Amino acid sequence: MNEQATAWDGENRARVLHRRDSYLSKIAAAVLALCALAPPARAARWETTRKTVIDPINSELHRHLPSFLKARDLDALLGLYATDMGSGLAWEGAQPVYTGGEEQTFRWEGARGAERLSDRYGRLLDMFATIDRAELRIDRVGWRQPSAEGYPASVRLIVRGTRPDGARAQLEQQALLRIARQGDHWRITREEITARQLVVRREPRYAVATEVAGIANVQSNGASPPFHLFGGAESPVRASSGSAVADVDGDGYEDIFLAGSPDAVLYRNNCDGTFTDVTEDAGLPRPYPAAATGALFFDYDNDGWPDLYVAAVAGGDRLFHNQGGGRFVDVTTSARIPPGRWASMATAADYDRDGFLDLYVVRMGDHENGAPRPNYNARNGVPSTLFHNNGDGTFTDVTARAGVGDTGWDLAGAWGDYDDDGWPDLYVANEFGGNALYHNEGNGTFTERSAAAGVNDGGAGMGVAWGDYDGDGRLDLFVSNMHANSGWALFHPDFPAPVPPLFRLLALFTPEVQRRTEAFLDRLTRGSTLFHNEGDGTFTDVSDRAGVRDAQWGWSAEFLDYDNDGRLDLYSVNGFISGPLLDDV
Ligand SMILES: [Ca+2]
Ligand SMILES: [Ca+2]
Ligand SMILES: [Ca+2]
Ligand SMILES: [Ca+2]
Repeated sequence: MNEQATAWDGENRARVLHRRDSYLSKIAAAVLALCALAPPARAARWETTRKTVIDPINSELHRHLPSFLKARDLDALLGLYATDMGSGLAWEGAQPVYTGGEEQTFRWEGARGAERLSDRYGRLLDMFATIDRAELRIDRVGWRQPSAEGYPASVRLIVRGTRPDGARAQLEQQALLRIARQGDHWRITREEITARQLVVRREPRYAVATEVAGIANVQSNGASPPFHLFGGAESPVRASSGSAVADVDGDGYEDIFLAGSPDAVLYRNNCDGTFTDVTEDAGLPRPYPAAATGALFFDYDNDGWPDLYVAAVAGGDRLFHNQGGGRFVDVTTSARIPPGRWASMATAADYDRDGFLDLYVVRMGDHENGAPRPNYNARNGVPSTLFHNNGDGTFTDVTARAGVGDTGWDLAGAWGDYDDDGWPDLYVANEFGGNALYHNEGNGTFTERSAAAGVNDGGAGMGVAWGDYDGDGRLDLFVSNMHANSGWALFHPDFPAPVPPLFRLLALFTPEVQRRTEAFLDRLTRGSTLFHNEGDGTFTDVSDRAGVRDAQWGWSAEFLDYDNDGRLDLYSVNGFISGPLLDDV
């Protein structure tokens, strides 16, 4: 198996080199010597800017403004400003935009004018009897365009809590700021409110039921900081993750498999709102012998019982056959599933329509022995794998023939027939750069069409979801990407600035190259993307219009109609530390 993996690696390394050769090699040699000198100068400038502008602004505002709001400390809030007055939207003019459901949404429009900041914050605080959470999202800092008033920045303030009448409320306010250094502090010299929205509902639709239900496996951020999902001083892999839901014993109630935190557990649904850990009784291993990252129930042998596939970064993928009633047997070897490595997740579809579900295992890069290169569009990952279900309990690796061995550092993939030709297509998200859209040709092969379809994306992708959000009958696509505070999170000292060396050099001489360089950086940190399916094989990025760009540091995402109004909503898991402060998540 290792030999096969090594062969794959070699093949793809050759392919990557060939690709890069095709457009860089001619000039690369000529500028190599200069490049060796140029990057440190640019890197120093990035790092200097980060240390002297970006991090201090984040520390001062991202950290302090929300905590002052939660403490309802008006004096401290006003102390963050070097002015008494603000501009933009006034408090009058709130219009109801969505009042039909359990929630009411109001949007401020029209009335604008000068306003005392003490009045602005007074009104805001009056809205909330209690504040559960406050957050200042700094979208972008225009660090190249400082003026006498300071650096321009676009921000989003989110305040969540309870109104005096007991209703739950969330206020979201967008603003353009100017931020300037005054002595040892950074102060807001100008604030213009550009958008404001309030969502109100009487009762929460959901209540946290984990403990009551008897679920003991709970993910925590105990391994961070520093971030130790993979690697780390004591353990090669610190955190396993992944979940899958199916009625494994046929009693009509959904059971839950959680792949980690701390160990893999199968929870049987007791049909009374509680669950029981039945891992060992169900024939599943404990402790789980691999570092699992993704779990999938699918009935590969069509016997009516959902079987379980568990992907792993290390220790091997495993397939467990459900013999009926929720009794599992490890059939990895007899099913001819190789152990594999660096798997992110598995996703199933009958891509060849022979009546048996096939399996695509999404794989990332080798975090222990390598890094994504180039890190703005990495192609040196471990190839993802397509396993054809032979219908006799065995699988065959058909990746090469099908042409779906994507070598991005892939964290997510999802099947969806986006062109309605009856053949399931496949989208794969690369954490470091361009994604892949594999169109199913209906003959066992696929063609990669991400560029032609307009869905190459280029963000730091970690989640993929297909869903017809506007009800036009065509599958739309959501890719959850990182949205980094101030767009600078990737410039960690341990993480080289994601700029092509050639661009770094040329950017010294031409503004166009500089602009394109920054477009790379912007795309990597700009946030999630919602692609509308135009019905002609192409998609349009509607993220900003739809208001879903900043799903924060997005991990997995899924469409669901959470309020049963017939319209698909979007749930995105998020959170990460993007600066030196521990509360910067
Ligand atoms: Ca089965
Ligand atoms: Ca099949
Ligand atoms: Ca299709
Ligand atoms: Ca809905």
